[in-house]
Amino acid sequence: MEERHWSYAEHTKPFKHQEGELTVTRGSAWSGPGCHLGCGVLLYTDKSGKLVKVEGDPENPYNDGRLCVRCLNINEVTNHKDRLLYPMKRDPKDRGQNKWERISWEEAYDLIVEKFNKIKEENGAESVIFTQGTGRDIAQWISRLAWSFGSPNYCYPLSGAACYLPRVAGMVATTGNYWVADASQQFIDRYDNPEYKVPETMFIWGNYPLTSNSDGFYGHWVIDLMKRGMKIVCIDPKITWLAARAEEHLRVRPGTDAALALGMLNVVINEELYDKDFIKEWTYGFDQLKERVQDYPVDKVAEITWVPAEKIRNAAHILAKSKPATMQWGLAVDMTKESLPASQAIAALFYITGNADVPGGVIVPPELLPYSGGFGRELLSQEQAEKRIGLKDYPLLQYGFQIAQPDAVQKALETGVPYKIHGAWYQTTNPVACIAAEPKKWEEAVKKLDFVVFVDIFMTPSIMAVADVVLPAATFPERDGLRVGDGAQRGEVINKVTQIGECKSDMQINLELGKRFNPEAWPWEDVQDMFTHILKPTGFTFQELAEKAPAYMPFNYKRYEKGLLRQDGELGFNTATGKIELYSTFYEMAGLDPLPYFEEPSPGPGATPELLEEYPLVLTTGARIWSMFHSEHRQIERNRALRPDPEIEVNPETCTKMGIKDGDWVWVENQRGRAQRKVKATPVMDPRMVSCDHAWWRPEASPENLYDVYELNVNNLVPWIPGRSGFGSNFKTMLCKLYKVKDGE
Ligand SMILES: Nc1nc2c(c(=O)[nH]1)N[C@H]1C(S)=C(S)[C@@H](COP(=O)(O)OP(=O)(O)OC[C@H]3O[C@@H](n4cnc5c(=O)[nH]c(N)nc54)[C@H](O)[C@@H]3O)O[C@H]1N2
Ligand SMILES: Nc1nc2c(c(=O)[nH]1)N[C@H]1C(S)=C(S)[C@@H](COP(=O)(O)OP(=O)(O)OC[C@H]3O[C@@H](n4cnc5c(=O)[nH]c(N)nc54)[C@H](O)[C@@H]3O)O[C@H]1N2
Ligand code: SF4
Ligand SMILES: [Mo]
Repeated sequence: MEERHWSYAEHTKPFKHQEGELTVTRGSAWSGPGCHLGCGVLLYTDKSGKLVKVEGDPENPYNDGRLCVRCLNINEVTNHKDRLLYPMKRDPKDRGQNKWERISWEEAYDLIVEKFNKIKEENGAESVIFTQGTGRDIAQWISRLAWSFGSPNYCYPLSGAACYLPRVAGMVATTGNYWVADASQQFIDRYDNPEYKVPETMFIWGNYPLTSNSDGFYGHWVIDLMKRGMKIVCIDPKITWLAARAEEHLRVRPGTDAALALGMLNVVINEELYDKDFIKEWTYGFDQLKERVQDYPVDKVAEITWVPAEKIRNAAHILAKSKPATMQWGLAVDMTKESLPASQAIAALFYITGNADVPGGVIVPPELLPYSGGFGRELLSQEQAEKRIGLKDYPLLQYGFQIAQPDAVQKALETGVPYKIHGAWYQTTNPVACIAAEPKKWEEAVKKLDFVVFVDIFMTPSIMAVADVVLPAATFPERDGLRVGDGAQRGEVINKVTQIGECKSDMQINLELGKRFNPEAWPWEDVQDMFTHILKPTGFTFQELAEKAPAYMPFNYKRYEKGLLRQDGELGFNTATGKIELYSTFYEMAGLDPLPYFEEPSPGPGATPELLEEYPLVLTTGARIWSMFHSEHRQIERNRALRPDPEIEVNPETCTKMGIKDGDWVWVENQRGRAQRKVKATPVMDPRMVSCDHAWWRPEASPENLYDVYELNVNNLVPWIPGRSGFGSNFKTMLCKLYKVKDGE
């Protein structure tokens, strides 16, 4: 990890320079407004320090000068009139009412320290939970805050942690590492690197990279690679722009991806289309897998998945012929209850066909510094660590995952089992509008707590519903930041160029509060000093890296052949057997099925056919929208103009059957609840299903009606029921009916 091994993008100008009247600062975009990626940006500020425009940095190999609409319009977000500008408090008896009082940062910190320390003294530190939303620039700082306070309950309040983590958990448990599609992102010279090979085919599975740019993968790379000859296969129920350009498109019924992958495995294995040498040398349990896939003959799988048998065979043949093939998967794999075996089956397809760690295949990404998995976990005593909620019921959580199990936390909030929660810290999340299933239950449970703090960039329905103190956070142009882990595959720096109100960065807030809870755990003067500490193994200070970033590490393919994947330096993979475990010894130890399987989503046409009369449509939710990140951007005029209302996509044939038409407002309803949507009649949707936006609220509506969140939130229909491993949840597979909204509703 020494400096001399790194390489840097070439820059023609210093990271800060003048362009006429404007100052240009190079940097990277990473929250808020939210996004997982951190594309290279050039931030333009005027003489007064106001952010006036943003451009993509053409010298950053990651995005090569390109930006999507959310970054291009960041100045409208940063400078928005409705930003939270200073800390505020509210009397707990006024929760739900718009009765806020401005306070100073000192007063806010004093109040939080007094209340949380009192809870700690009376009930133990574990009875305060520290919660973040989707992956932003926060995990390291909030987990350290929790641990330095003494609480093991660092939380992510998504049922079944059903975003990214099921795929990561599954791969780590069965191979010892997480794997990503090789789009040359690890090389500074990208597609031109002599070691790189353009994949022959990319399987895009339950992911839409062009709008979502998720998990470190920039969607434009698919287009870059298609221009260089790569073909694609799409596994998506919807006819998307990419699916329409695919070699094969498998329009899978939501929630049946595991069956589809097992059917493809059946073809690859029974027709002996696999890589025999790799299987013999580097995998464990192939014979057991072979036996298991006999339960999934293609004709049966075709019936389950709605995908014709011929297409399943064709996709398996394309996979076997493509040398190399790669796979870019996404959220739809996680958002089914038994997501762990789904990801296990999908990943196995790529291992047994010889695509592991080859150029253009699926690769183990490099990390500049190993800090993403926890920065300060040693601060938590063994005694406190054992109190983590869900640890006993979900052994997989012991395997490198530090979160408390989300459904178990919700249960603790509701019932006080295994113990009562008294205080909560929510940073970068809007549960009542977005992340929580059954949001009313979440609200009612959190309202019972003694003290609740939120940190956000805008007022939200969640804050209005339950918070006692709210702290104003900075957007990325207002702060310094560092990205050297977290699957980033490169080192990026974020540079502060402007200041809005009294806003502070999330890490500054956590540092300042952490110092008050436990000064020894936070010995740094300021945030830059803390970053320099993190960068210590590299020999850089934060400022030095800012001049040079992005920074790239050396990268090797087939590290398992060189003893570079295991901590003990032995050849092979970081598992008990040293091999890729097609039959997982870890799952076996954890009391889970060691082999992949499919379970019918319930309710669903397979599990509960008797419900179809009342709820005839399969419902998937939350396919991403270009201009909005989850519940964000509803108040940003130009972004909202691109999607003014929450929509549901319905096939025109289905509209006729239901007596509804394009533009009508309907209720989407199941046995748990309902939400309003505007109908978008479109032939891209299968007539047997509908696809519904998530995370809607109306910042323009009444705060005391929580900005219409309960009329609009599709999670009114989603239960808190995780997969048996503790990972996975049915957000993308339910049943529903549609009927018109009446006047005045
Ligand atoms: N039905 C359905 N529900 C879903 C999904 C789905 O597909 N279907 N997807 C789920 C998934 S995958 C996820 S990850 C969750 C996400 O759920 P959340 O994380 O709750 O989503 P957001 O709406 O992005 O909430 C983030 C909040 O943080 C604020 N924020 C943005 N940037 C910053 C920042 O830098 N600092 C601070 N302090 N605050 C910031 C925003 O203003 C916003 O209020 O939603 C889940 N909900
Ligand atoms: N613009 C924007 N970008 C985002 C976000 C955002 O809110 N807005 N959120 C970020 C977050 S936290 C995440 S987790 C990612 C998620 O981003 P993705 O992984 O791309 O997931 P989705 O957009 O939810 O769905 C992708 C595709 O899955 C299809 N699909 C639906 N159900 C199923 C199914 O059961 N099986 C299969 N195979 N396909 C299905 C949908 O039709 C859709 O085309 O996006 C991230 N990026
Ligand atoms: S993917 Fe889009 S929103 Fe995310 S950092 Fe890149 S340009 Fe910005
Ligand atoms: Mo997510």
